Amino acid sequence: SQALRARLEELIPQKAARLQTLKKEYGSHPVQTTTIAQVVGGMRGMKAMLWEGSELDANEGIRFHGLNLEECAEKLPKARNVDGSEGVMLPEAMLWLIMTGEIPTTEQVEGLAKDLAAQAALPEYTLKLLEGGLPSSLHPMTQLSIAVASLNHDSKFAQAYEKGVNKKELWKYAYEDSITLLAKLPAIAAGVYKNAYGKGLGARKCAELAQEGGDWTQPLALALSGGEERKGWADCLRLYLALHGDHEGGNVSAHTSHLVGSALADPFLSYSAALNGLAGPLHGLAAQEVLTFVKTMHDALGADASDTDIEGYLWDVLNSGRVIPGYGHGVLRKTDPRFTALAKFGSSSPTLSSDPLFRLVQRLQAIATPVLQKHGKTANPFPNVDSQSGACMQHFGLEEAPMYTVVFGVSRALGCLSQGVWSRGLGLPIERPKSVSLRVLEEGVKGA
Ligand code: CMX
Repeated sequence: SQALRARLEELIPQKAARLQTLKKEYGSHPVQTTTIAQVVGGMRGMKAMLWEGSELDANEGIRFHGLNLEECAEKLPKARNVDGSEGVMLPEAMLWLIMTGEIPTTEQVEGLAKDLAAQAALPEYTLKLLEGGLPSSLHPMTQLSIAVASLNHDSKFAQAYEKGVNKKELWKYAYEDSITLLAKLPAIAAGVYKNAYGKGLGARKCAELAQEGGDWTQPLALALSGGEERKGWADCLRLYLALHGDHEGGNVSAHTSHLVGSALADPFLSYSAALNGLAGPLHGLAAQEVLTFVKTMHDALGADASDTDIEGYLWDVLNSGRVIPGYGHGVLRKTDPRFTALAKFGSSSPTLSSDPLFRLVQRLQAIATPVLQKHGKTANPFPNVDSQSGACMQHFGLEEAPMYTVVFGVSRALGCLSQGVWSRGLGLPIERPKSVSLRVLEEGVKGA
């Protein structure tokens, strides 16, 4: 989008100057002390990365440039439904907010959606992969990651680097590639669905629909429903895509894209790497796991299961050394506000609110939290967003659980790619933290 790029052209030098001043005047100022527990404990709480799009508070949840989810839902431009009614916040409006820190106007968001639509079509080499080139039995996340990586074939960033473009200018090419990737992600996801399950309209049709106009989500919603207009589905997807756009920088997918991008790998390769992390069951794949878990529990216990039956089922899971998917979080210590936002959306939908699996997920909260508290290990015994999303999507007909992480992957690109543009704009260096061996840690505490 030219308007978004023009705004970044104004904002980037300002922030780069602030960063230079901070680095020059306070470069040796300590941020915190690093403990052994952090070094051997997955770097929890270790402040070691610059990330602009959003910040996560353990109790309040995510804030996008200071705005919490309720404020975003209120202030960001919204979709227009087919019947003319106002829908939910648009993910492309969230992209604008994440990238610039500013609330866009409706006109700016429409312009951005138009620019994305213009680039929605996939190149033939990517289509080939998604039209039988990759085996249908390959996990949809692997297909997504391969298709995204394939776009590196035409990366403007990689070409600019090869030509020796000034480092200060590289953000412009990162931006071009990022918009290209965001434009093509819905068609890629539609292509993955068709290739893996033989369902939906596929990549070509999804891109064609995008070019007919409308917002970024509508073509994907239609492609996934096989062209059927399902009331509430496009809004459910828009909300999902906006909510999952960014979750600060330390989570596996965001950190991966940041790390790989810091080696000046182009945005396609950086984001493809991030998707491989998102495919981990403790991260994005949890959405797939939750639905399978809730369905299996529903089938095992029947529709009339009592609270005691459910409690017993959960204890069996914990006692067999497994986790309760959809509960817990590396940073959050309260119910995930994204969970609450989807629950609110579902409860206000006449059909979704009566869906048995959606209802079971709501009911589970009151039972699983005390069980996890009694179990005593989990730092956060409350539900995270993955607990809710699959139940919503299956209701609208997207029943193939492995696709949930693919939809997550479409969304998370908003935050990861935005940060990639900023990282190059701010001239951030290659990441290279120091590792230490157990021996070094042991020697360090001798006599302490
Ligand atoms: N069920 C059972 N045990 C759990 C648990 C859960 N939902 N969540 C955490 N625990 C356990 C951990 O496995 C750990 O046990 P060990 O000491 O035996 O290793 C202990 O509680 C402490 O873990 P923690 O500090 O509470 O959590 P972590 O920061 O290590 O991990 C997370 C966070 C999300 C990986 C973990 O809570 C989990 O596995 N949850 C289930 C999977 C899930 O829902 N993932 C989605 C997260 C959201 C996202 O990234 O999108």
